[in-house]
Amino acid sequence: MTLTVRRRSGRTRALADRLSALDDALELARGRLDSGVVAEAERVAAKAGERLRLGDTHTVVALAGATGSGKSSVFNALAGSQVSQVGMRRPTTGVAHAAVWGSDDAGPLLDWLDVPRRHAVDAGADAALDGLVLLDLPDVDSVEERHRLEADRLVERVDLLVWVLDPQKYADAVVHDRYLAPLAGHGDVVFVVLNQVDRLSSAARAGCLADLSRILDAEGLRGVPVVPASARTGEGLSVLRTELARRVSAKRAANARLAADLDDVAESMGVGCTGASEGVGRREREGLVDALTDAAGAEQVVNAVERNHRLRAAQAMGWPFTRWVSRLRPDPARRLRLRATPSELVRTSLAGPSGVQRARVDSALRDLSDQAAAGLAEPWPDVVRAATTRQRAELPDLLDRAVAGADLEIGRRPRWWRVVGVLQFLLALVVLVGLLWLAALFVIAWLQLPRPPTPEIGVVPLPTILLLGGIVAGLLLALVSRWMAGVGARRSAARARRRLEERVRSLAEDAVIGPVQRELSAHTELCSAIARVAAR
Ligand SMILES: Nc1nc2c(ncn2[C@@H]2O[C@H](COP(=O)(O)OP(=O)(O)OP(=O)(O)O)[C@@H](O)[C@H]2O)c(=O)[nH]1
Ligand SMILES: [Mg+2]
Repeated sequence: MTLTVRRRSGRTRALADRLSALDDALELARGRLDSGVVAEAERVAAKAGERLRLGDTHTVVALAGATGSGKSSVFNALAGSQVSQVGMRRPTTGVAHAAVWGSDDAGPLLDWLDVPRRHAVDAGADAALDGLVLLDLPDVDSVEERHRLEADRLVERVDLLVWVLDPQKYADAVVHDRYLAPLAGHGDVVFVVLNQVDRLSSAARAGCLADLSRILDAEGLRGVPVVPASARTGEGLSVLRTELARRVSAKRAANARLAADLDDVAESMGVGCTGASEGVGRREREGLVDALTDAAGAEQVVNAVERNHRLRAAQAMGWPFTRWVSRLRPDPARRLRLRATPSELVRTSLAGPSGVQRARVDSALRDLSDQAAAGLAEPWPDVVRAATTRQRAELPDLLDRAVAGADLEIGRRPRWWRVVGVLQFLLALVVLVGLLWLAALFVIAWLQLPRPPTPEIGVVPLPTILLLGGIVAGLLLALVSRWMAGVGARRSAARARRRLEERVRSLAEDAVIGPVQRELSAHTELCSAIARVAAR
């Protein structure tokens, strides 16, 4: 049988809220706060959960039993007035009645239990019972099904079940098989009253009690108190009252203890909650990005991009007669295995960060964690520092991927390169035509043949103009385009630097700043959960 947690009563709610705040806090504290503090908080949380299962301010006790056993009579005797009708006609009680001792509002609890008939008992008469909610249930063996359903519903939800048995039906199978036997092992929530003992001779009474104890033992309810009582003569009622008072005060004490435990836990978990962080500073963030960009070999890469640009420009637009020389020059981009189509999967052949670069990254990480944790109390600076260095070992690898995946425009050919290339080709043709023409004239002259008419411009023959003009124009064009390619190379290098920086920035965000910010928000959330644990 399960005893459901009662959520409605005023102070239960407070304790339940504090406990759920403790669960939230524990979720965040594991792996961050001192493990001893966390273990203690977990112990209290487990104990408190157990306690709250049984409710809080009020102790709900139900009088259950077969029809005519005297539940309503015992109920009235305890409440001190005729609250529940006692009848000759069976069954008498159809819906549950409640008597509430003390001034704490049991309204929400009884609403939840759905017991509309309520009677307030002045706890002044019996202060020890303050907080007791006594329920008189319909008969569990009723011929009326709705009586049984009502009784079953409440039997599930109370703190303590007082079984009121009578000398005729104390061994009734219904009560024992359906209710008592399944409670085996839960003896602490059961209590048995053998009512109407005034009807028995002392011998019969002893026999009856012995028999009842034997049955309970056999059911696994050894040790459950059995009180001989009589609602008519009042015998045994004071024992019952004392037992109820004991349960009420045990519960009150346990809850007070629990509240105090929660205070302690809130205090020890909350020692780190005195300060607040201002978040990750702009300067430290930029410092880290700079250090990482440097460690990624950005300088070398950007250099290579610039030289690659010049080299390709020379190959595309250089003077055709000397262009082959540029093909002999090594391509630095290829040497670093920078590719025209960027892919994170292909490693570059950069050497990786040097000792100095690593040291610079470490110091940027330290600056960042010091600044982000400034103002936080122990152990949070350590927690934040751990977050900054969690991926430290993978950084070189991640940086290499960042470089390999950056679009560095290796292999991009601006359209004007092609135009200049075609021009250079035409000029080279002009030079060749001039050269061949002159060569033909030379051969003719050598053979002493008559010189064919050669067009002239001014005094200079056309083939000479073609040869010399072509050479001069080609060289000039090569010079101008080389100068323009230099400008382009610097721009392309600047773009490459920006793209590298962007990628390194997002890497810094993922690998360092994000984790730090997660710790900082864990700090805020944890401290607000702890504040809720501490709220009384
Ligand atoms: N002699 C004697 N009679 C009792 C005692 N307690 C109850 N009775 C009588 O037993 C009968 C049934 O009592 P109730 O208190 O109505 O019994 P109940 O268990 O509430 O019955 P239901 O409401 O029908 O489930 C009444 O006539 C009571 O007067 C007792 O201790 N001694
Ligand atoms: Mg009754």
